[in-house]
Parts: sequence; structure tokens; C-alpha cells
Amino acid sequence: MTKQWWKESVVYQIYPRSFNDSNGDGIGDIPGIIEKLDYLAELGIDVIWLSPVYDSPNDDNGYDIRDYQAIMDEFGTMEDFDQLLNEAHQRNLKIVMDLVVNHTSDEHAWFVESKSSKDNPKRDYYIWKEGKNGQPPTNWESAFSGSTWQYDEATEEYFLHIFSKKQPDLNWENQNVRKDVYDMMKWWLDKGIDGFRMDVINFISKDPEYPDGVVHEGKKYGDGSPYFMNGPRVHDYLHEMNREVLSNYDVMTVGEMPGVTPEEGKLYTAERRKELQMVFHFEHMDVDGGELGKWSLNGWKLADLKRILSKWQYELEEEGWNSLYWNNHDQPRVVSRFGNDKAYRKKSAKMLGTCLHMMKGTPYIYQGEELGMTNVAFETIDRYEDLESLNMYEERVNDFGDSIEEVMERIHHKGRDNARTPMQWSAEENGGFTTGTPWLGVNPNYKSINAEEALADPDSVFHYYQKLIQLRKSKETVVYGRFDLLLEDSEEVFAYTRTYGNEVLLVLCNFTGDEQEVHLGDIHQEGGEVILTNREGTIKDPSSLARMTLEPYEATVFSLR
Ligand code: TEU
Ligand code: CA
Repeated sequence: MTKQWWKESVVYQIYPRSFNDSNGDGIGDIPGIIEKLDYLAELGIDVIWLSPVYDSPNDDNGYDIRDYQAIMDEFGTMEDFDQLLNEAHQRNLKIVMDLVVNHTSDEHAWFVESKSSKDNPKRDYYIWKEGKNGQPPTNWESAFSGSTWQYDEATEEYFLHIFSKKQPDLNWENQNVRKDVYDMMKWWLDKGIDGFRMDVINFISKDPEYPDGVVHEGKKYGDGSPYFMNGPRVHDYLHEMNREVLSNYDVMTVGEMPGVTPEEGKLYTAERRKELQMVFHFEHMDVDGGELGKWSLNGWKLADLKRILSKWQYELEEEGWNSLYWNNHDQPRVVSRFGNDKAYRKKSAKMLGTCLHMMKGTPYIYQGEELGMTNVAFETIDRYEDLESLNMYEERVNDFGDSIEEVMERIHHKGRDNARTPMQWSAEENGGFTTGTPWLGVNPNYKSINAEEALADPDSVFHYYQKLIQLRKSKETVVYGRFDLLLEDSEEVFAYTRTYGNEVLLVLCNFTGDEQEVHLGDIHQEGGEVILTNREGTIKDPSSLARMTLEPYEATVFSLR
């Protein structure tokens, strides 16, 4: 296990559209990000992961790229980007870009060529197949509802799109596709960026047989994921990408991998494998899913969350590296999902931050998480923007006859727009995000939840996250220490230790709104020094940790003697 800068870093994810609008058009932009670099430097983060800023028709808000080497007009110019990179580097902040190469926009020049005729040289840059008896080539369901195949009248074939029909999948079997992608990556790395977050990168190799998937109870389409997740040649491609591109730069790479298991995660991230450095898995994000996937509202159990997160800690202990996250632009706000965004908003946000940041791996903070920003509940579907939610609404109401109330309830809990409401900078109109009309409504609670208020409040979530980051910088145990789960069967408390040399840190997190007695008697008789806590009542330095009562949503970190 070698020491690396990207293992010791804390990453902050910016969703540019919703971060800060500098020119009053209601859309966040790159000059707006530059205005906030000092805020990020003050928080103490090391790396910024920038969601896509490339030219895009914004069918999927930039995850449908039309030109990989141009900046989206609404976000600014390439000069603005160069200035952002320079200003970030001046503040010792690194910039990691979002690499979306499982698919492009259907408006990308490659696809325009590919679509134009069957014998166009770029035809097999994408995945074209004939239908079967007037049906699509397979029964797979798109991540954004409907079939994963779109019929093209002119050439009488279907093309594959796992996501929206405006996001055709690239054909990675074609070595010219791979070469063009590698050339584009080098172009950005030669500009001086510091790495890539790779969008659904474990989808790039498909099962060449393209078999139908199982049609589960209540579904209209089949589950194609066994045939496009972690496919037969995915490691060959990533090893080639590493050899051709990544190995020539000192950069950070993280693969976003829906459906990845810890065993596969090790294969993708073990240093000896020379592929990627770390992985975003989704198992903890699926803990409250069900028969309707993410849209099921079956609730969740702490024991499941502990089992999943501990498994990934143990599996990647010897080799490989975890990304630690609760939030991103696709997930609901964690304080509303796994905490308590009413009576215990700040306290539970701090507890959740402690639980995550004290684990082994690189922590990711999603914009607004450091403020304890919450989910939103717009009354009607027309207030929502995300095509994933809009498509699901249409399908469930029109095809399945679900009630509007039920579908809106699902969107309120799990819709991606929860993460995309504008960043709340102040109590001014629109939360200080824009002087214009925001592209997506601002959460009405911006008057009490905003950066200005947090910076002025020594007890804010922001200042607590600052301490978490400082603790990681001051103690190698937090970065490199071994993780061991305690109180495995507790449904209320997530407890674990981190051990490095002769230092042992004990982390206690109460995931409930009630006091919880913890008995560590057989684990530790001595006392410990409190090095971080969100507890309101004071703790004298306990002579023994055999028994302790945790406050509601308390998180406390002890350094054990
Ligand atoms: O998301 C990958 C992915 O699987 C998503 O469908 C995610 O699981 C889902 O949105 C959860 O609700 C990546 C990007 O993060 C996402 O924003 C893009 O829409 C998607 O790929 C296509 O590029
Ligand atoms: Ca703008």
C-alpha cells in the first residue's frame, strides 16, 4: 500500500450549472466558480471534481457531450477554463474533469457521420444492429425508461443508448474510437488538468452476444445490466488506457461503476493492475432501493449500511482504494436520506460527515453537503428538470396508471434534482446564486441554510467539515489506518476503529434521534482523548469507555490510550 497524494486528498464535487452564476442568466458558469475558489480553499479541500463543462445540448445536463474539446457556451469560454485551472493551481487546488466516454451526444460529429449511412467510415463508432421481427435487437431497459434501442428510419437499423436516446453508446471494440478518446484525454492532460472521474466506465465493454435480459415482475423491459456492466474486455481497455495515457502523467483517476462488486473493485484499482486508482461503487446507494430500483421507498436498515460499507473497507484493505461519498449530482441529499433534516439537521449532518470521513478512502464532498443542504419538494412535475425523473413520471403515470401523488412522492425522495437545486450562498433572493431567474428553483430554505450564515456560525456544518478535513491532514491514521467494525449488530450505532502503528481512533456515530447506551467494555477498558465531537454536552476525558451514553445523532472520535 503506497502513499499517494490522491489517497491523502479530500475532493469537492462542483455541478457547474447549479454552483454560481456570474452573469445573471440563471445558469452557473466557470467565472462563477472562479469567484468561489477562496471559499473552497477555506473549507480546506484539495481537489475539485468538475462535472462536465464541455459543449453539449444538455439533454442530460452535460453528460451528453457534443464536442470534447470545447466549453459549453452557457458555462463560458476555453479562456475562462484556462483561467479557472490557473487560479485553482495558484491556491494548491487540483482540477479533475469528468470523462464521459461510454457515450456521446447524438449531435457529436462522430454520430452525425455514423448515422448518415451504413458504409460511412464512422458507422461502427457506435453500436448499430438490425431489429428482430420488427422488435429492437434486445429487450433491455434504458436507465432513463423505455428501450435502450432507437430505430433509425434512414438506415433501417437500431442504435444502442443505455441512457437517453440522445446519448448513443460508443463502440469500444473499434480501436479508432479508443485512439480518438486517448488523444482527447492527452489534449486535456497536456493543458495541466489533474485527472479524470470516469462516467459509467465499467459499461464500455458489452457482451458481444447481446442476449435478452430477464423481465422482472411488473417490468415491461428486460434487465440488460449483466451484459453491459463489467463486460468481457473492460479490463483490457482500461489497462490500454493506462498504458497509452494515464501512466505518462501524475494524475488521479476514479471510475464511476454502477453494479461493481468489491472483488471487481479490487481488479479495477489494485496498483499492480495498472488500470484506475479508485472506484465509486453504488451498493450503499441501493440500500433503500427495491423492486422499482431507486424509486422504491422501502426505507433502509443501518445494519445493511454498516455491512455494505464495512465489506468495502475490508475487501480493499490490502489493495485497491475506496472513494467515500454520500452525495453527488445523482443522489438525494444525505441529511434528508440517512439523517434528520428537521429537528437534528445540523447535528445529523455532522454525524454523517464524521461517519464517512473517518473511514479509509478518499472522501468526496458534494456542493452544499458542507452546509447541510436538504432535499426539496416542489409541488408539481413542471418545476422539475431532470429527464430521469420526467421520463419516469410519464412512464408510471401514463403506462402504469400510478397516481400523481405517489410518483411525486418518489421524486421528492429520490429525484436527482434534489442535488441540483442551486447552491445556497446567502439569504438574498435566489440564495445569492443568481441575479436572474434560476434554471431550476432554489430550495425555499435558503434563507436559513446558506454559506454566509455558515461562515458566521462557529458551530456550523461548514466549520465541522473544516475540522474533519484538518483531522485527516494531521493524522496518518485517518488516511492509512486499518478499519475494524465494532458493535456489528447494533441497529442504532455505527462504531469502528482505525489502527495505525500504536494509535487507535474510536469512532462512534448514533444514527438515531434517541440517546443510545454503548457498551465497549470488552473492547477497551482505558479511557480516550476526545479529538472531535458534535456532542452538545461536554465530555470530561472518560477514564473508561466501557459504558457511554451517546446523545441523539452524536458523533465522537476518541484517540484511545
Ligand atoms: O450516472 C450513472 C448512473 O448509473 C446513473 O443512472 C445513476 O445511477 C442514476 O442517475 C441514479 O439515479 C452517470 C452520471 O453520473 C449521470 O449524471 C448521467 O446521467 C449518467 O451517467 C449518463 O451519463
Ligand atoms: Ca451564468
